[in-house]
Amino acid sequence: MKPDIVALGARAEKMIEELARFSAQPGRLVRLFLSPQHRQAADHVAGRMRAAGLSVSEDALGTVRGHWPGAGRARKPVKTLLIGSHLDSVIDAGKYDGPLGVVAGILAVEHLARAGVELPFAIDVLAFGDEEGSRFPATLSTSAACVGAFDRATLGLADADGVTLEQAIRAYGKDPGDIAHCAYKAAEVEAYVEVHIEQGPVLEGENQPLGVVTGIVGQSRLRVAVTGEAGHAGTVPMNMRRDALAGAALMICEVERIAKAHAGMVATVGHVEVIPGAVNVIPGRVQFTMDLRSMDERAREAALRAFAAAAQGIARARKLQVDVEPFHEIAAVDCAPALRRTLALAVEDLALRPIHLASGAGHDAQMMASLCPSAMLFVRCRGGISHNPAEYASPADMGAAVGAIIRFVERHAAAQGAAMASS
Ligand code: HGY
Ligand code: MN
Ligand code: MN
Repeated sequence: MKPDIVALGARAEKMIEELARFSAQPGRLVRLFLSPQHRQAADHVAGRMRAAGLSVSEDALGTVRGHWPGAGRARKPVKTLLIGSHLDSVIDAGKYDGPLGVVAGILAVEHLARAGVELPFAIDVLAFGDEEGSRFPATLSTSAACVGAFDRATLGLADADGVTLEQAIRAYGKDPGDIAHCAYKAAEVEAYVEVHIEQGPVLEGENQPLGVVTGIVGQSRLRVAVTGEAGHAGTVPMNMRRDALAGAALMICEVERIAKAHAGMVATVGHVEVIPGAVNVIPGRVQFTMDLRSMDERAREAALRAFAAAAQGIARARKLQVDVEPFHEIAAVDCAPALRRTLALAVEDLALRPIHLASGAGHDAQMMASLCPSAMLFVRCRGGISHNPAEYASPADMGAAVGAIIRFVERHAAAQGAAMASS
C-alpha cells in the first residue's frame, strides 16, 4: 500500500498543532520536563499511539513508548527498531522541534501496521521528555535512561523554583528507584532513527525537503561566575574598581574570538545575570552561561582550555575572581553509515535528492548512539529559524519525511531478507 504523503503531511500538521496547545504560558510555547504541560502532551501522544495500533507504556522518567510487534508470526525473539524524539521545549519555542519526530514515528508505524507489512523486528516509538535541558541544568536525561547512562547525581539538581529532579519525578507519579529499568539492552535494539526539523538553512538553500545527517556536534555547556566588588557608581574612581561586569564583558568577547578562530566552531553566551543589577551600583558579581560546539573534539577541548586561560588572565589583571564550571558535556557522534545509506535510498524512492549535512544542534540521537547504530532525517526549516515561534516545516515536507521513514523501515527490513509486505 503506497503511502499518501499529502494526507500524511496534513495529519502531521494537525498533530503538531494539537501538541502546541500544551504550554505553560499563553501566547508562547513553554513545555518543561515533568511539568503539567509535559503530562498533557504525553497523554495526548499516548492516545494517538493507541489509535495508531501501538501498545503504550511510560517509563520512570516519563518517556512514552508506543510498541508495535511488527514481526507478525516470527517465533524467535526479535530486536526492536527505535524511532523517537522529544516533547519538551525551549522557552518561547517553535512547535516542530521535537514533536515532529514523535508524530512522524506514529504516522509511519500506523501506515506499516495498516498495510500489514511484516518485519523481522518490532518498533518502539519514543517520546522523550528532556532533550532541551530547559528546566534542570542537565539535558538528554530521558534518552540517557534508555541507554543505561542516567547520572543519578543529577537527581539533586534543582530548577528555578528550587524543586529537585528527584522531587519532580515523584510529583510526576514516578519512582526514581525505577530509572534503571528504563534501559534497553543493546542486544535487543536494532537501531535508532530520529526525524527532526533541520533548525538551519541548508535544505532550504538546496531547495530540497529532506536531509540525511552525517554527524552531530560535540557540545560543552559551562557556567562562568565573575566576582569583583559592588560599589557606589558615583563615588568609586575608575582605577579603584573591581567591576565584575566589565571583566565578564571582556571574557564574553574572548568566547566569540576563540570560536571564530576554529573552523566550524560555534560558541554562545545565552544567559547573563548581573548582581545586584542596579543602575547606580558597580556590579559585584556576574554569572553567564557558555555553549560551545564543534564536530572536532580536539578543537573543542583546545578552545575550552584557551577560554579558561583568557578568563584567568582578565581576572588577574582586574583583581577579580573567575570560576568556570562545566555542567554538560557530550561528544560529537557520527551517524551510522549503513543507516545513512538506507535513509538516502528511501529519500530517493520519493524522487527526491537527499542532502547530506551535519547537525549543529544536539539531539537525543546523540545519546542513543551509545546504545545502537543511530541516524537522523532532517526536514526543511523555513528561513532556518528555530528555537523561535516562527519555526515552520510545511505539511508537504513533513509528509515526505513520513514517507521516507516508511521506505526506510521497509528497506531496512528487506535488507535482512525478511520483509513480507502483504498484498
Ligand atoms: O541545544 C540544542 O542543540 C538542542 O536544541 N537542545
Ligand atoms: Mn530538538
Ligand atoms: Mn531544540
